Amino acid sequence: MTEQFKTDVDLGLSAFPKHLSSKYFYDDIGSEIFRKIMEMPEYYLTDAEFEIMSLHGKQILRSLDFKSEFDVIELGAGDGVKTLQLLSNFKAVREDFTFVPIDISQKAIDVLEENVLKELPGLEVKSQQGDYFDVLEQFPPDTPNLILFLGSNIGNYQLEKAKSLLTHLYALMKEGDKLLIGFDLQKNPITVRQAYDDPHGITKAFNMNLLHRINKELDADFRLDKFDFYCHYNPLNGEVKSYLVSLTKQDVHIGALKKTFRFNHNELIWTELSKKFTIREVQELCESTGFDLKANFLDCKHYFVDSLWCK
Ligand code: AVJ
Repeated sequence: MTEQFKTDVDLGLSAFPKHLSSKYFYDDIGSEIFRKIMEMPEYYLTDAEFEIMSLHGKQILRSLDFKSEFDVIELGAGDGVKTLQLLSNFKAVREDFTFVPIDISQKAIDVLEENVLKELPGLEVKSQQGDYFDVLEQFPPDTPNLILFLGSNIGNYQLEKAKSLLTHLYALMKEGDKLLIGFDLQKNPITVRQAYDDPHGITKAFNMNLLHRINKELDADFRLDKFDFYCHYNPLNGEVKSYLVSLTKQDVHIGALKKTFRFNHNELIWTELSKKFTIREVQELCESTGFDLKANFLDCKHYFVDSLWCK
């Protein structure tokens, strides 16, 4: 992990424009800040998906059409609050499933396990810490699987990368396995902007934590007061892009790389893409990666869709 982080930071800060991957947001501190983001009223994604899990949970279970025992495997589970809403709907109808949450942050898993004990005692849980694809390679070959990829996490990937990730996932799945995948939908641009350019500065702290993490893990000397956060929503293509902005011309030394990186005044580091989709784009992504689209589940405002795909 550290080796990959080191190489990616080196490549990203040597490029033009500079960039750092949002996948590195989620250390223990970043996962904690993300929980605060999910609690902000402006971050409508969580409420919309929670509503889908509450109102359509039983219909989702019926659509799975699993006749025997099955596993529910969640990629990037986080604190699992929305998932537990779905699983409590499942549990009201049947008991023969195991929850397998996978997350990169051990602390996120600890919080999730605590939430399970509180909300759904008796639920069988087999948590796994690590990168999802590493864990996915070792699935039990016999049990049918429902894979959850919620929260519009897929929106962090550029189209080609999203396609290759889903094609890879398809290859790992067995005939009859299902994927429930969340997409944030295009909506009034003002609503989208407010979810990312939030007035509380929590999203800013989320981005800044990346510099803090590089300081800590790679022995760097980023001065956090010399950077600011900027983000922008382009409603024509549905892309929110987030950046860190250098407030002055400055040099940053990264000890682990034995290198110094120069920043111009107002130079950007691109940190995140959060793509907003149309329903048509969801369908196209499904078909182009080999899946069959079984059903779309939306919240009443049509802000978000959880789409059920079959192999
Ligand atoms: C967890 C990737 C879905 O893109 O909306 C929240 C992360 N970034 N605020 C998103 C995030 C800024 C989030 N995802």
